[in-house]
Amino acid sequence: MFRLTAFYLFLLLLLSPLPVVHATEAVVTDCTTYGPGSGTLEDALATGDTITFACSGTIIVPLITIATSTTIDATGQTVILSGNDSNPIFSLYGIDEWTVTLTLINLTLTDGYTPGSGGAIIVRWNKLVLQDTFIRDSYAAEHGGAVSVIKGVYGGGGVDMIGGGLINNSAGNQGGAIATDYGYIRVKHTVIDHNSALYGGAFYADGFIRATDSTFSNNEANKGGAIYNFAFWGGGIVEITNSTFSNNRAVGENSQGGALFQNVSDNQYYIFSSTFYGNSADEGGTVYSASASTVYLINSLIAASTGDDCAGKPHHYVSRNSLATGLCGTEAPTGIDPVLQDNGGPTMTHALLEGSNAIDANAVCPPFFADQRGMVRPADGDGDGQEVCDIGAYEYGTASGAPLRNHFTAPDYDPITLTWGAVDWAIAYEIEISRTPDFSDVIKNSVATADTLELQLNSGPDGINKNGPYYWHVRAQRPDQSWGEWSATDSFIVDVNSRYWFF
Ligand SMILES: [Ca+2]
Ligand SMILES: [Ca+2]
Repeated sequence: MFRLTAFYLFLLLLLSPLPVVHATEAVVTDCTTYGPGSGTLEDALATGDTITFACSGTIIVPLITIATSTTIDATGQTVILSGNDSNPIFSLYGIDEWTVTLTLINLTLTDGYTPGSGGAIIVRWNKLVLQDTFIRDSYAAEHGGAVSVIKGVYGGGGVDMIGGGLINNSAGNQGGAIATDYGYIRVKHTVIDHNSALYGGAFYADGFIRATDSTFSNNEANKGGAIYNFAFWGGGIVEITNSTFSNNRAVGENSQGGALFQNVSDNQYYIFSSTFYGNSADEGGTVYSASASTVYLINSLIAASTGDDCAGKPHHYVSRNSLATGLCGTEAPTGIDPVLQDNGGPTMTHALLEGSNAIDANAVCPPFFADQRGMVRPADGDGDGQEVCDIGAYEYGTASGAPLRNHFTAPDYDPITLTWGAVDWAIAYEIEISRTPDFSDVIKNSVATADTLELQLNSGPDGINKNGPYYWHVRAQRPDQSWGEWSATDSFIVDVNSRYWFF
């Protein structure tokens, strides 16, 4: 974990405080054409830096160059931007490129195309934030079927996704969904499904990846059906928490790493509380490590691989509290539902079945005390009265009456908005924010009538004004004024000086 912290400090040193910019809003009222003309997207982009929509529709667009920070928010409408299989949709490019952020909210991008890299979006030294946004059916002949990130390290550039998904994108060479040439990829509550490439069916990373509460399914490549970790200069850290990898495949001659492939020394995989099911390859049906760097498998399970669970360099797998075989364990998991399906929460999961050896098998709970779905951990799954965490991304036997779902929908700078799953009977919500995960140091207690709460950095007595982690949870009030159960706990990290929030 120290290395992750150091990595962030390194990034933060590169970031200058964001300038205070007053948004200029523009509303799109014509969803039939890109432009020109009053009320078109072209007109709105020329006059505003925050674009909203008063219409729904599919707009065929040319390649749109974003040179200043812009938010495009289709909340309340259904808006699809299409490259019509002839061009990418956005290119981020500015004079001071590291200050440019494109934020897309509740949009779908489809049918991007490029003979080069970045089928739907080309990111240079800048930041892309995708919030409840889907990119699908896009193609790059080289790298990054959906998104290509080029030389992001100089400005901390990269991609943040919260919600939404990357579906059915492909690339001729690296990264069916996203390829980075330095830079970061962070996804949370995201679906990454049916993407393909030669190397890294979903992600090809020369940089940092964090995947939390996300599902990678049906992705395909020759090496690294889901993720290919390649950082030539080191620092290629892939952190996977509370996530599911299902039916990813390495195919073709000498196929390796059905889900994960590791190349080059000094890179690491840290895998926490995750579930791998039905991944396949000639060698390393789930993981293949081709280098003298380390794969840490913690509180995780690997089931139903075709080809050994883990293969490659033998001395660089570290497995703790995990159920797997091959180079990464000695005991296989039992009682895993073979069907990837909606078991609650924003992404699909493989449920544990009654009697599974993963139930109540781990004395150490993962961070944030929730499973991939947002259900509270630990639950007493074997009925012995002891609440113990399960191995993998799914907690068996969680309490009836689904708890609220924590779901950040925010770009990672001040202010942010916390949101959660609405409860039908709720007349209000209470939100607690604490400096400690046990809520012994609650610094802010708020009541909201909608399912969102805006937070900003401030200096008041209940202010969020210190560096470091914060923890939050929420509960709903019933019509009779009584309160429901607290939700699972989630967290965020604040850097006050740079006004950044990390999730
Ligand atoms: Ca349990
Ligand atoms: Ca128990």
